[in-house]
Amino acid sequence: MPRNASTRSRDGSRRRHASVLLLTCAAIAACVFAFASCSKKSSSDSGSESKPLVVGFSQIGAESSWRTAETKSIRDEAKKRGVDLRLYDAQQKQENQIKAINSFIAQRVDAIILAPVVETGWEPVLTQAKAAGIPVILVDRGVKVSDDSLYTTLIASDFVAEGRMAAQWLAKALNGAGNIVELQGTPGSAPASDRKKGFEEGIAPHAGLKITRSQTGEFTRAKGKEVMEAFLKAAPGQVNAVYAHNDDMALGAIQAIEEAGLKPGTDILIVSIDGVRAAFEAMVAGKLNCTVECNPLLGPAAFDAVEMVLAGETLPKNIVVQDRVFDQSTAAEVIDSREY
Ligand code: GYE
Repeated sequence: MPRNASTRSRDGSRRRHASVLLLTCAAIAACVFAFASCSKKSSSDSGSESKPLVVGFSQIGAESSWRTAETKSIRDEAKKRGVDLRLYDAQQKQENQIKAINSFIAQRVDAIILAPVVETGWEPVLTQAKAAGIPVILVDRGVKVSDDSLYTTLIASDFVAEGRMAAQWLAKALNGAGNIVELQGTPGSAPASDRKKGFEEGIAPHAGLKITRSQTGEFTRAKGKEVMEAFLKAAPGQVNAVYAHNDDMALGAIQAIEEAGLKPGTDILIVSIDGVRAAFEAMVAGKLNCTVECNPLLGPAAFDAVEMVLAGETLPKNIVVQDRVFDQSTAAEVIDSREY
């Protein structure tokens, strides 16, 4: 074999070796890449650490300072836990909430947090979420469904108990007799029905206590004021107390009472529910008499529930938030410790 021929052939085999090596490396790299993307996909499917959890939150709106505090709590907690939160504000409309849930299902989120505006009409959309294998955590308001496996758990206050506590406080302050006007929350919502029910139960033993007028103020300050103005015009001098289903409506009523030339908190007693900062300020100023706390800081409990259900744990159907009663006797002392 001529010398240069053998050199050429050795060079040729070296080049062949090199290209085989290159191909092998490329193949290994491709496999590693494929494996990596494969394992990444499966980890995102199971919602494990490598990819953030994706959670859809269907919020009712921003009708009250309670709700603003709830939204903030859920946002802050999502951020703290590195959750990719998709928040939709439904502007008080159930149809918008249903659209949001359908969109969460299409996005294949890992879990859904729902604050339902009203109690009924959820079965079809919750059935779809269940069929897609997406757990739904209810926060702050309950729903009426025939099959409670359509949601994982409800994290909320006991609204009937809140109404009862408000009634007991007022019954004592009025000495068991007086005309009460009621400002109801959003019609068809769990807190409006249950706070009405609890209050009626609470005043029932006192024959001298009467609810003389009752109308919705939609949980807003503006509507609370408007309805209170109408109440005062309809029965001048005959209103002894106001029971408002939330603080915002009570604050609106306070304005209406002042504009009518009366002293809120003295001429007319006012009791409401939520315990937001502005209610404490109004108590310190002597204009609101009592507020029953309803804790809106549900973010930590909501995401605990999301993590637990995704880890395959069973949760109680109802996680009840504990609330307390505050009145003017302690308002100034506790106002600085209030978190919302
Ligand atoms: O009391 C009120 C609000 O659902 C518990 O909704 C919540 C209620 C809260 O807007 O202020």
